[in-house]
Amino acid sequence: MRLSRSLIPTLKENPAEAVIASHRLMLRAGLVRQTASGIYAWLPAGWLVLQNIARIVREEQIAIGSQDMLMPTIQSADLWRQSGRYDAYGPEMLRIKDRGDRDMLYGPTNEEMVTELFRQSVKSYRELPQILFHIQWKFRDELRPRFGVMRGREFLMKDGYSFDLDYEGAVITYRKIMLSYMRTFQRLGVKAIPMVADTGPIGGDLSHEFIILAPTGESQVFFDAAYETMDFSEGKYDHNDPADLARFFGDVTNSYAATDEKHDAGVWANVAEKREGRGIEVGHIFYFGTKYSEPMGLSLAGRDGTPVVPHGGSYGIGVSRLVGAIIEAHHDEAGIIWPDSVAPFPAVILNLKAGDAGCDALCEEAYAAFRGRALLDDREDRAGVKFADADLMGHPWQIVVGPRGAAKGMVELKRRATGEKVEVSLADALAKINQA
Ligand code: P5A
Repeated sequence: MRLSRSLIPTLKENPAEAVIASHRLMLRAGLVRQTASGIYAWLPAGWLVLQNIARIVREEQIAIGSQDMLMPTIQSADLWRQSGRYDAYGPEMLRIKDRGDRDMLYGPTNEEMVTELFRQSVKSYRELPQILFHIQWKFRDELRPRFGVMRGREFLMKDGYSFDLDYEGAVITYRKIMLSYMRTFQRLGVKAIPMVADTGPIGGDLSHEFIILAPTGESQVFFDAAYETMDFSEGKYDHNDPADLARFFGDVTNSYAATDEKHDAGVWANVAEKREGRGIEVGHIFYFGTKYSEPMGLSLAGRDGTPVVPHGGSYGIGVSRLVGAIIEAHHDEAGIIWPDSVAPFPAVILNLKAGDAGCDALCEEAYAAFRGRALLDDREDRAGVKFADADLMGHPWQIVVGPRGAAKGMVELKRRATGEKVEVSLADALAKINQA
């Protein structure tokens, strides 16, 4: 994109309404704008980040055999009356009437809908287990929307749902999802720690929250330093082998980690290397057994002919919240420092003298090499403004083109994360960026 003709409205000043770094930086870098309380428009650069996160989340779900689908945002109240949650959910649910005076709602989650879809078409134990997911907008009429996209009213969630024949199968699925989450967060450049959690309105008796550390997090967390060095990259654990999943689950839950609600001072006293901080919940998983299948009449023909009621779980990742959470974990005084995996643009090309024939030509050559995926700062602003905006927006690489270098085909390549600068040919700069 050419910055001179882009809807990337960067701000020099800190907006008064933003109290935490990520909210401030998302507004200042022109990623989002609020359109109503807790509801945000994703401007072009923000939308690129959101899609990058969604892509990584999706790839890791598909890797464990979960099926991608898309359910509607608007749901019928009758569906929720079947599970008993229509009355139980309370004022967080946005209730709507259609022109025929029928009760509808904007979905805060999809346990009922997916259970009904499954009930209509799946008849036999032979078709289990299955995991389904979608990445879809949710609405929760939060009492206090705050911190920008961190606690919005409309937000993007990856919600997954599983169906197993029995408790033993459901536990294997639960662990498989947990492994896929650890891989996902690692690829996104954040360190997430699973912590035992309460189940709230989703229900069930086994649940973990995934917490990433940031000084502005909403809850106080206590954990063993062992979490700082754990590695979940592809190949470390086999998600198809139940014994390996048990080993993974042990590795990731045996060390102490708790939010303040679940904190146990007695056990904590025995932790050798203690770590404490604030945390942001970026994911939450639940095993709830037959809580939805039972009341909604989901029953399958079992192996010996007797009916079986599937055991379920649901698994959420806050995709839009992650944009804020990643910024909380990756920024400095000057602005955002995007991990390569989620950056809106791999590089920005800074034309320090727009209008100079040599600068313009080298910039166009660089821009063409990215086939529209880089950001070209072709504005007729002072160099200082461009440097400041490039640091603010947090592009992993800056390709700086000035008249002296351009004459020799040379650019200055800066790595945002380290500040390191080298003078190289354009070809070498492109090669270096492609390797990262
Ligand atoms: C699990 C998937 C559920 O809704 N049903 C389907 C289960 N869980 S949850 O914990 O309530 O939400 C999952 C994740 O969504 C994010 N989230 C939010 N993000 C932004 N603004 C909000 N108001 C908001 N509420 C929840 C969190 O990351 C949460 O872990």
